[in-house]
Amino acid sequence: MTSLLVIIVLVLLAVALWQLTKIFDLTQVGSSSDDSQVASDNDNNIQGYVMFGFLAFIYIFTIYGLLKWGGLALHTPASEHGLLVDNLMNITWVLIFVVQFITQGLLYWFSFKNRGHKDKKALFFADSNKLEAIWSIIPSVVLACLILYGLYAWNNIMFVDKDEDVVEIELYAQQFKWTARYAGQDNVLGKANVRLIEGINTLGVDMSDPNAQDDIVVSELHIPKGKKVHFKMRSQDVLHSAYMPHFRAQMNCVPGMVTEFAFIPTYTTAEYRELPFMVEKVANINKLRAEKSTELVAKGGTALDPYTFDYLLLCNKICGASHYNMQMKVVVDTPEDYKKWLSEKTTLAQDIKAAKAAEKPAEEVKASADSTTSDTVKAVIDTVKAVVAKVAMR
Ligand SMILES: [Cu+2]
Repeated sequence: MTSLLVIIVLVLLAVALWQLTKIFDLTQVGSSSDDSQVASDNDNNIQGYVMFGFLAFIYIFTIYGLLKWGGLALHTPASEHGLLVDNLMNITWVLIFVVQFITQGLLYWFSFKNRGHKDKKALFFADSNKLEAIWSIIPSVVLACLILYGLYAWNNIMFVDKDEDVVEIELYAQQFKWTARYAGQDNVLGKANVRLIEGINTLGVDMSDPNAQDDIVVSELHIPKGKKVHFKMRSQDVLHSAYMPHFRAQMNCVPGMVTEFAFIPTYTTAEYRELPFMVEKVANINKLRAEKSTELVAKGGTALDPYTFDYLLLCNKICGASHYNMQMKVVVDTPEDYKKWLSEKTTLAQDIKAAKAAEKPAEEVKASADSTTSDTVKAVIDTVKAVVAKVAMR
């Protein structure tokens, strides 16, 4: 309702402004000596200088943006291939900046230099092969090099050798949470299908599959440093996207199919927290939080908890109302800690068994209650039968 009112007010304001302009035009009739529709030299000069002003705005805003927000970009990558991705990104940025700096300057300089003048006449020529060749060949060569480098990076990142020693993990996306499944001792994930979702088997793992017997389902992702982790992504409902920015990894999770991504983590969570840039970043965040807390406490609220860095798995596709909160903590452990953590987890098969066992006593109580009832009924019938027989005998 409020939006509708705002729209109506905006439309009415636009109509009022249009009417005012018309009235202003009418008041000017006959008063101005120069009512020509053709631009004068003065007009052309003004346009020329305004264009220079716009060029200055572009340059200043670019430099300001870089200085002010440049530090907010992701820093050191936490995966092996991350360096390759960052390199590709940096080369692309440098190219864009250099090309934009030169071409924008030339564009506005020529517009100013060749601004309209009553004594100047535009030169007409149909085409120039030399110019066409220059502006076709240079961008083609530069783009071809970028694309080739991109393809090289893509192949390096996406190729997982079948014989490679990897940790197999499934990432399961649903509105609005992530669940992870580890392949267990055999390092093979059991089959799964959404039709098999039942009780605590929320991922629809096929429990008749031998490979599924040792699968482990968890809600916090732990991965070992220095070992290739092979993720297989599934989605239960809509399109999601598994995004792990610190590892420079992102892959869509598509309902009805399995997508994959693999990387080698290079810093444990503890090591990444100790990197100088991260120490500085966390200190800055906590300074802001402390200021906010004082404000909150003064208003009678509760203070904010201090922030500690953690790797995150986020959803990078707008998948619904709580999309913003669809995330899972990722912990990179040393291989020993990872092994220890995983060994303490129970398998899904054990969890299902335990859940069934917990259900059993309840069923037994119900069954015994049923049998007691039937015993009582039997006794009553027997008594009635006996009474009837006695009466008949008389
Ligand atoms: Cu999502």
